[in-house]
Amino acid sequence: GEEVQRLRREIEAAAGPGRAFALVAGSAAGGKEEPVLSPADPARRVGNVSWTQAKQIEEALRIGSEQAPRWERVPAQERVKALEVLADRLWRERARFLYLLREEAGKTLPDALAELQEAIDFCRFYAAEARRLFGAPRTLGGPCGERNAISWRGRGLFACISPWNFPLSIFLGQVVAALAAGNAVVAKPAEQTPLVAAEAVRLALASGVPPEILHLLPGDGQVGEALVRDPRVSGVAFTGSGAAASRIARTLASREGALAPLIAETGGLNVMLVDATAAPEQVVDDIVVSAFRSAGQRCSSLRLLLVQDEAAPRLLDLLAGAVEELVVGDPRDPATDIGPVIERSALLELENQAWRLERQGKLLAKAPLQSTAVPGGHYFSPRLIEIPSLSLVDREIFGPLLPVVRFRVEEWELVLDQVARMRFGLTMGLESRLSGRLRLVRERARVGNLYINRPMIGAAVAFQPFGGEGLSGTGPKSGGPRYLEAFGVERVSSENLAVSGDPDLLLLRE
Ligand code: UN1
Repeated sequence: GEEVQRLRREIEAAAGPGRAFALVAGSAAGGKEEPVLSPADPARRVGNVSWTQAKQIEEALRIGSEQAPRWERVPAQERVKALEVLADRLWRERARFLYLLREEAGKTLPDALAELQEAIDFCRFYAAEARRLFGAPRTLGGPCGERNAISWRGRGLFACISPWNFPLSIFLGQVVAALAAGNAVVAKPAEQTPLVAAEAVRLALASGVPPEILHLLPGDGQVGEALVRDPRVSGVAFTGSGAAASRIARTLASREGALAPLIAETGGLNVMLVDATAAPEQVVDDIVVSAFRSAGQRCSSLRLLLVQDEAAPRLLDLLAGAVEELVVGDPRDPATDIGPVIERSALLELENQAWRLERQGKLLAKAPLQSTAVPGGHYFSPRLIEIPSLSLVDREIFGPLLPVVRFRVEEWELVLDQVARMRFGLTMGLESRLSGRLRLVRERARVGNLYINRPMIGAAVAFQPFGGEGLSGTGPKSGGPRYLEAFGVERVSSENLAVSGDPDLLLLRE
């Protein structure tokens, strides 16, 4: 309570006159400056952005690719120190990040705090992982007189392209992973959220990341396309839509020269299945968090609720009540549960989908907008809509809109097969106390992250590596033990010791 009060005061101070951070993303040499407006209220200008021009893209690619080998040669133990300093400073300078997450991305304080914490966790985790994996060569076996060793090295210049829904933690997660692995980075933040990214880069440079190694290039898809197309880019990390991921894969495939890997995290059509043995009150809590937290704007969010007939009447009744009590309004208001969605087009798409589903089904509950939800802000009333068939939901609807379908107890396998056929594979939730059912779902679920009797969002760095399969992405999971490998290459050195002698002496001679 008291600590939250203090945080809110800090944020207001950060927002006040004479604030110590420049709210401009992009360099002055860029194109014309455009205002960045708050999704909560377009009358609030958060700052300005100047889009990256072709000349600056070329310069970043040239400097980044030229300087990458130098960064690569800095021992991992040294390299990651800057990232650990960054982790500390993110917390010390939390007020401005929490302010920007609120104003630029429309986040409530709990959501902004969780994101800031995740960004810090990514810095610490990837720094530790880099010490482990990139720290020293590992000697392998082999015949006597031979020395085999494997070492992990950076790939060169990495392009990191990140989304607006986690403009700090996913942006930094990619960048920090690439840097820790010994790459230079060209980073393109989402066009909706360049300011928080600019502030993160400023802090990274102040923490000791060399400026020739990390380049921020605010802009739209064309900037991303220019980066991906360039053969000097030797790897791409992308989080965003499946359509954009496919475009990137095509561009990479059509390049001249060396192939470059793509690490992609895309969307999900995430279901939660509930049977009659689950405790309704707990299930309602888990559903509300999973579907409506962050205004449903997580790729992990619950998109389709599947309830066994026997559980439906009581559960849907309680759930409808909970949805109607959600407080939708300005994220500055401490009472707000759900802030705006990111932009007008997202709002229109949600209204459109809600209208379509309501026509085919039945509206069970809708949360009213509070008076703080000013006209012109992108506020969507969260909704619970019952529909007759799960085939009516065939794509990700990104926001606080939850369709629900009932099914019969004998349909468990059928339903699981139908879900698998959608080919998304990000998250799935299961609420049940039957061990047989748990076994069945564990066996049939084709998702990267399965959550049992708990909310299905909020994967914790290190403990719950996050990422999907199928239409939901490719590459190792972020926050997990394999992630950094994707940003590096393995080199093996095999040496005849009869000639080159004692390896320590050899080092001395060099
Ligand atoms: C995303 O929304 O793009 O587990 C992924 C979670 C978050 C999801 C981030 N780590 O809810």
